[in-house]
Amino acid sequence: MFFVVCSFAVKADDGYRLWLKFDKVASASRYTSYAQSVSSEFPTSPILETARKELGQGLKGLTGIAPVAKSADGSIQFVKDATIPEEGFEIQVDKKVQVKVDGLSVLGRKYIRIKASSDRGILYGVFELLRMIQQEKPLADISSSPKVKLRMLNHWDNVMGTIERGYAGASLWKWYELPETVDPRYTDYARANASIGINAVSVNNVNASARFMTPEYLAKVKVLADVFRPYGIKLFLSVNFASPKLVGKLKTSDPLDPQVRAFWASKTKEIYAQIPDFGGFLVKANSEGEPGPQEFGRTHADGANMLAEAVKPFNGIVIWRAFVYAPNPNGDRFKEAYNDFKPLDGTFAKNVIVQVKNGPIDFQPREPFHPLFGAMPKTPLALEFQITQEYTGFSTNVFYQSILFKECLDSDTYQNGKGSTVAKVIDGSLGNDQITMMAGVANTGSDRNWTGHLLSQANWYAFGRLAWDHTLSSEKIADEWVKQTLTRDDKAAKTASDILMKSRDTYVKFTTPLGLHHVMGQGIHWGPEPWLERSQRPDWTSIYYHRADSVGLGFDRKASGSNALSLYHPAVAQQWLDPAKTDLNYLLWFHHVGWKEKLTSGRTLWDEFCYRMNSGLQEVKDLQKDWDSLQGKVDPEIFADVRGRLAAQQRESVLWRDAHLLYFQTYSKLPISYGTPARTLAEIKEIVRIYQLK
Ligand code: GCW
Repeated sequence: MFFVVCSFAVKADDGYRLWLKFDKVASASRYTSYAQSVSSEFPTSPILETARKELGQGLKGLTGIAPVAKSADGSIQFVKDATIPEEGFEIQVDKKVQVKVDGLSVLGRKYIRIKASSDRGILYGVFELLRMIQQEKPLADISSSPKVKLRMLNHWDNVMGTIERGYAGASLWKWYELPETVDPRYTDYARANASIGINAVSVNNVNASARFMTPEYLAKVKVLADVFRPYGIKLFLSVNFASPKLVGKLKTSDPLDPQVRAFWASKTKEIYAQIPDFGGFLVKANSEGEPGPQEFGRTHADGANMLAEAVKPFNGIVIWRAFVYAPNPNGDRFKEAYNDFKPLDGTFAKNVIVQVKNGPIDFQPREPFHPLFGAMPKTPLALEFQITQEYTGFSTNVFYQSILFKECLDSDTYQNGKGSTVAKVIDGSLGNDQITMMAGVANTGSDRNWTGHLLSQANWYAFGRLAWDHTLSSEKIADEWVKQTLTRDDKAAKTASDILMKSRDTYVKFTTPLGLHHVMGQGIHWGPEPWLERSQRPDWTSIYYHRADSVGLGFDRKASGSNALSLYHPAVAQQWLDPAKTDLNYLLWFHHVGWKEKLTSGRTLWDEFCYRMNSGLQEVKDLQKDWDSLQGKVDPEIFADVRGRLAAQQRESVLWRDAHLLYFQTYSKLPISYGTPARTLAEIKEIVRIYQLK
């Protein structure tokens, strides 16, 4: 009699496993000889145990064989090599060695050595090895070490469980259930980060609640730190600068006040007693209503240095954000942070790093690099990207951010002459900085697939990979991610990668072509609202940025205008000074251009504007077709989900195009040369208004 072993219907893929799908590969036999056993020269440690566990589980899934532990001579060996940089690793595959067998010298059998100077290096080496197998790559020698020391996610997660600018559900952290209940998802989160080299996490919003400075909340935070530690991740906290007043019962939070300093010193001690490897503080001060040292007539350096003194005995650091801009109706927000921070160069304590957003305004779909990069040679600068898609389409638009990240990293600041890219400013190679870091505002949430849009997982992945090694190409990262997450079918994988590679440009075309910026809906930042004239602050309107009038469009940032261009090195400014020579992608960032002026494309500004808006919309349709061609090649649940989101993107692209064409036409007074709006301007305004209702 036969027993038919009925496997349960294969569960469709809900995306939870991210890029860590260790399903058996077709070419498993290629790897089985390596998967037999593991030995280690390292003493046991929590991180080493994680490495062993991950390797074991990974190989079991990918090859069907679970390696056994051996005291020496495993087919995979963790080998100590003090010459390898901290956190780096080398993988050596299949080196034939002479070994003695029964007194005879014979050629040794196959093995893989993962070499590192620390257990962390082994952990990263393990994930690299699994990545190769998962993509069914021939195993090859590789040596790799991170270019920046802190590769960090910043969560904008609030105490109430919401996420500022989060589009993938609620916060992962269940503050009310902690510390007693520990969601296993915290571990899954940590391992996803470790697999791409992320080694630091700030868990709470930079618009920080002072609750985190209380014993009750620190006990909760401690639990997360304990979960993260075996994955090589350090925990940081965002702090509210007014905590001495809010929870310390002091009358002031003045950083030069002795009682305030004593508060921070003792609070810091309390934190380290709970979390001995606590990373330090992340601070948003005097920005968008957050408290800060300027309230007391002190500088950002006074504030940062006071906290730096508190964490110094514990080797902690202070990450001070440069996202600061006072409302100034006659000024240019582009220049605000520069004007505040440039004069402070060289005055920060050694354990302070200043965190600067990639661009001078605010995470727009395309921005020139922030002029502070290249302008503060005596201060370590961290680069902050926004992985969550506040301005890049929420969770309904595909926007592969690696392209944006690379554009910034590869920009030349000329700090020490030609070749002084932003990447080199932040990896310390120009200034030998002690602290180096790249931060990304997380796009994770409680959605099953973590990021809302499945394709947005690629942004989390790309951030980690680029923070590890900014020289990797966007194509390579896309290909890696697709092969691990969607399909290993070469043709289908190419189609999926191409969707990612095209997506950024497409989004820019239908939302902010030619260097238009900050024209999105008020408050929640959904959709177009170029007509926004009034807000709490002038620099929160759209007209402040696009400056449309009967003559033309765009913000004059030359000497005749705000002169923001003068903040850059002359060699940088040079490329954007002359409108006739400015890359069209940046044109309206720096120039007010006449509607009928001829551009290098051969079209007038108005026609080029219509043309780009309209082609963006066509391109979304092409992305839809490309995705449709993947039916049957990718998991059906994932297929359907992304298909739906692309349809939403198509709907939104029509709204953007029509809003811009009709609104700006009221200034240009010219016929729409490409595209036919589907609605009237009044209808569109109503849709956008309704999205802003509570
Ligand atoms: O992009 C803006 C966001 C704010 C955010 C701020 C910041 C956390 O609209 O929501 O606040 O930047 O970076 O501090």
